[in-house]
Amino acid sequence: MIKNALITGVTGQDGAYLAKLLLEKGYRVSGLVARRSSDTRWRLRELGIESELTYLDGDLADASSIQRAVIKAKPDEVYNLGAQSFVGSSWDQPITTGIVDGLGVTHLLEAIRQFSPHTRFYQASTSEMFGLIQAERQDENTPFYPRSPYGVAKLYGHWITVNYRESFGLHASSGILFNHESPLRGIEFVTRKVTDAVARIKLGKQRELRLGNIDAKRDWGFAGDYVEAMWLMLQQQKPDDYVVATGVTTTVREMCRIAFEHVELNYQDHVIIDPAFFRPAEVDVLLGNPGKAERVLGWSPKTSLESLIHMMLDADLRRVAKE
Ligand code: NAP
Ligand code: G4F
Repeated sequence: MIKNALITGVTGQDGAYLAKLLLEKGYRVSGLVARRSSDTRWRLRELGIESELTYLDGDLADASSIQRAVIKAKPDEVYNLGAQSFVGSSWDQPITTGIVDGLGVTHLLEAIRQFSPHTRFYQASTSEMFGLIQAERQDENTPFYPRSPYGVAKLYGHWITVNYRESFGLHASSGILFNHESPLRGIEFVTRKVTDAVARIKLGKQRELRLGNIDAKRDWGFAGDYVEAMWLMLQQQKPDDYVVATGVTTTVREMCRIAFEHVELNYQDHVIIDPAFFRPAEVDVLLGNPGKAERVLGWSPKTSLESLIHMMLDADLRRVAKE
């Protein structure tokens, strides 16, 4: 039996990797695509899968479009990856972020509840919900304390998923994923901002890199590894919530050092601290405990931070050289 999957956020980093994984597993994949004035499918082209998907027009803010997408796709599995996902922008667009990242989840859960209750549902929850951390290593039982409108909206999305699971018996799971990166990462996120800048500096196209709080620490993994965990969650008999992380935390400063050293440069010669990139409230440190995902799903991260940064930087060097 061929399974149908519907992915929201299919044009994003995780959506592209997940679509590729599901196609490789023999799924028919539909992607929800919000109307934009310019092309957003470059990641799907990069992975060579653009023509293998069915595209459904829709926006998480628009409940009727979400209902139509669920009815049309007849999904066995829905992966809700669509979001305004940049923490920094969530202070500038708190209402959009709340509607899309928070209420948008209810739009999908309602459509599933009413029109397709057998459908299994994955919610893209986030380590940003831990925010001002309440335990040194965060796991599924660590209390939440979000520090941004993004974190607050995602917390709503997380709890409404738990609630629909408990209220209506939906097979609804949340992955509490820690930061994950790749060559397909948006340029506004710090890892990609750094690898892009290092490539430009190495090739003589830029001289300095302006950053904010480089003492912040993150638990960074590879997006290609993390989408496997999303799929595994929906293959379990019982829905549940899982932390997905590497269990290692590193400062932005150290991540810069790794990137600059890869091309024989010293980050201290190029990085400038710029108050413009500091946030109104910071998440100083995140460090996940992926023990439950390892035990129950048999999942573990395969890519070290060093090889991840090298992979991203090599891709940026090739791209910038062609510009
Ligand atoms: P991303 O690259 O920013 O992709 C976000 C996707 O959401 C894009 O396809 C975007 O479409 C779509 N989208 C935005 N607004 C929408 C709307 N109103 N209606 C429908 N779709 C909309 O994010 P990502 O890194 O792949 O992350 C995937 C999900 O995981 C997000 O929910 C994110 O919050 C969550 N998450 C990410 C991480 C991480 O480290 N990457 C960690 C934890 C959780 P356009 O292409 O048209 O903009
Ligand atoms: O790369 P970032 O923008 O990612 P952030 O804020 O951790 O959010 C990402 O991970 C979350 C999971 O925890 C996801 F839910 C979310 O969707 C997104 O994918 O920033 C990482 C750290 C922050 O502490 C930030 O203050 O890097 C620090 N930083 C320092 N200078 C910078 C910069 N971040 C950015 N984007 N740009 C800077 O110049």
